Amino acid sequence: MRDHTVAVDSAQSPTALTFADNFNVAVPFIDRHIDEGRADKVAIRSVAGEVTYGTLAAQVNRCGNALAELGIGRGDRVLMMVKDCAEFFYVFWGAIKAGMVPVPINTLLRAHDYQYMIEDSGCTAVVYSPEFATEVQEAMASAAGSPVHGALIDALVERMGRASPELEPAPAKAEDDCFWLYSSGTTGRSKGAVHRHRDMVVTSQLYAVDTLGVREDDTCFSAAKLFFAYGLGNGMTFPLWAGATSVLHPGPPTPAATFEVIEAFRPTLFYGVPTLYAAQLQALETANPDLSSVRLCVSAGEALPADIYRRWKDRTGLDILDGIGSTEALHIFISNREGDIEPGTSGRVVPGYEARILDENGAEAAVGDSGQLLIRGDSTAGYYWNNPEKTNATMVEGWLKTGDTYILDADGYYHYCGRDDDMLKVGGIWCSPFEIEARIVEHPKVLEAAVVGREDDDQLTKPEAHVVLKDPEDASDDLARDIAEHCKAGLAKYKYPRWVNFVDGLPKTATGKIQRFKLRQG
Ligand code: 3UK
Repeated sequence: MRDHTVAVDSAQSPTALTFADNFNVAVPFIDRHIDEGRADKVAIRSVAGEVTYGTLAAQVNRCGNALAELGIGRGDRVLMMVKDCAEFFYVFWGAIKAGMVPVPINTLLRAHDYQYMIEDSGCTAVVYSPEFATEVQEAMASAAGSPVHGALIDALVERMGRASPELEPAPAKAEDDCFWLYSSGTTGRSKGAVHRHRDMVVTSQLYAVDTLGVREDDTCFSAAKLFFAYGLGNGMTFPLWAGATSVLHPGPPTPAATFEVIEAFRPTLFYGVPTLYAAQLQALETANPDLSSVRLCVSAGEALPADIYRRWKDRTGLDILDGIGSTEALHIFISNREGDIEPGTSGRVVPGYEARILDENGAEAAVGDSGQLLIRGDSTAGYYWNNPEKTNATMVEGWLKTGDTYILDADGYYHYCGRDDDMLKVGGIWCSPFEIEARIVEHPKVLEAAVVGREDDDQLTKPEAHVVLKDPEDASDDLARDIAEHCKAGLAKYKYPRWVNFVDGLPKTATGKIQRFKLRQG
C-alpha cells in the first residue's frame, strides 16, 4: 500500500477498510492500476473504441488540469449532464483528483429541473454532452445567481489535448465531501446527497466484491446510466475497483440496443431494472440474441416481481439478483446472492451494513411484521446540501431512513411492501405524483388531477391519472391521449400517465387534501 490509499483486510468479516490520513479516492480507483501493472489493460469498451487504464489515468489528469484552467477551484461544484462515454470517467475523476466536486445529473430531465439544480448547487461549471445542449443552455440562461461556465464536452476534450497528463491529487480525507448525487423529493425539489471520498470504496468492496463477486476478469455492462447511483457503481466504480472492464452504451437502453451491446462486447455481468427485464423478455419472444457471455444479472431501482425473475431464468438460464439500494446509501445494502436467492424479496443485509425495521411507535418490529426500514453503513451520504430539515428528518444518529416499508421474515429475507410517501418508481427512476399533477392542470381543459401508481401486467408501477375536467362533456379517448402528450412535452418523458381516467370528483379530506390511497387499486 502506498501513501494516499486504502488497506483492504478481507480476512476480516465484513472486510475491514483502513484509509490513509491523506486520501484522495481518485488514487486507488485510477492511479493504483498503473502501479499494479494494468496500464495496458482495457478499462472501457464502447463503439467509440477502447481506453486502457494507462490512457484513462492520463486523461483523468488532463481533464483535472483543463477544468482548473477554466477557473474551477477546489470545492467548486461541476454539474455533469454527460451521456455514458469515456469522457464521463475523465470529468468525474479529473474533478475529484483536482479537489472539485462532480455532480452527475439525470440526463432525461428538462430545462426547469436543470435550472433548479444549477441554482441550488451554486455550481461554477456545467459540463454537457451535445445531445443535452438545448435543455442545458436554456437552464443556464434562466438560472439566477453568478454566471456559470458552460463547457460542451467536445470543447473540454480539445482543451485536454493541450493540458498536462500529470496531476498531483488534491489533499483530502476519507471523510471529506467528494461528489454529490441529486435525489428527487415529493414536491419535485430534489436534494443533493453529499457523498464522501470513502463512500465509493465501501460500496465497491462490501457490495460489489464481497456480495456480488465482481472480479478482475469481469466485463460489466449497466443498462442503467452512470448518472444514477446504481449505474455509477455498476458501470464505473465496481469495474474500476476490481481492475475489470466496463462496457458503455451512450444511447437509450432499449431491449434491441442492450442485446446488440451484449453480443458485440460480451459482458459477463449485466445490470438492469425490472422494467427493462420485462421489455427484454417480450423482445425475446421474437429475437434470439447470443447472451452466452453473461454469467449473472442484477436488478435494482424497484422491486423485481418473482414472475419476471422466473421467466428470465427459464428463457435465458440466468439468475437475476434483486437488491435494494438508494442514492443516499450510494448502492445496494440488502441483496440476494448467487446460490441464495429468494424470488420476490430483496434478499438479506449486505455484510457491513445494518438494517432495522421500526413500527409506528418507533420500536423494533417483530419478525413478520411490517415497518419502516432504516439502514446504517459507511457509504451513506453525510447530509443533503442546503437542506438541514431534510437532513435531520432522514439521517438520524447515523441511521438512514429509506422511506420504504419492509417485512423481515424468519429466514432473514427482506420483503418490500411499498413506500411511506407518495413517490413512485417508474422504470427504476423517481417520479413525483405532485409534479405530474401540476403539469396536467396546466392543460386548458383540466380542473384538477390526482396521480397514483398502478401496476401494469408485469406488476411494475406506472403513473395513472384521475382527471376532473372543467366540462365533463369533453371526456374522450382523444383528450386522454392529448393529456398524456401534454405531459410528455413538459416533463421528463418517462413521467407521463399511462392511464388517464376522467372522474367527476376526487376523494378529499375535510381540509381538502387528496386521499390518494382511495384512488390506488387493490
Ligand atoms: C426503491 C427498491 C424495492 C426504494 C438505487 C441500487 O434505486 C436506487 O436509488 P434511488 O435513490 O431510489 C431508492 C428507492 O428505490 N428501490 C430501489 N431498489 C429497490 N425497492 N426493491 C428494490 N430492489 O424505494 C428505495 O428507497 O433512485 C438502487 C443502487 C443504487 C441506487 N441508488
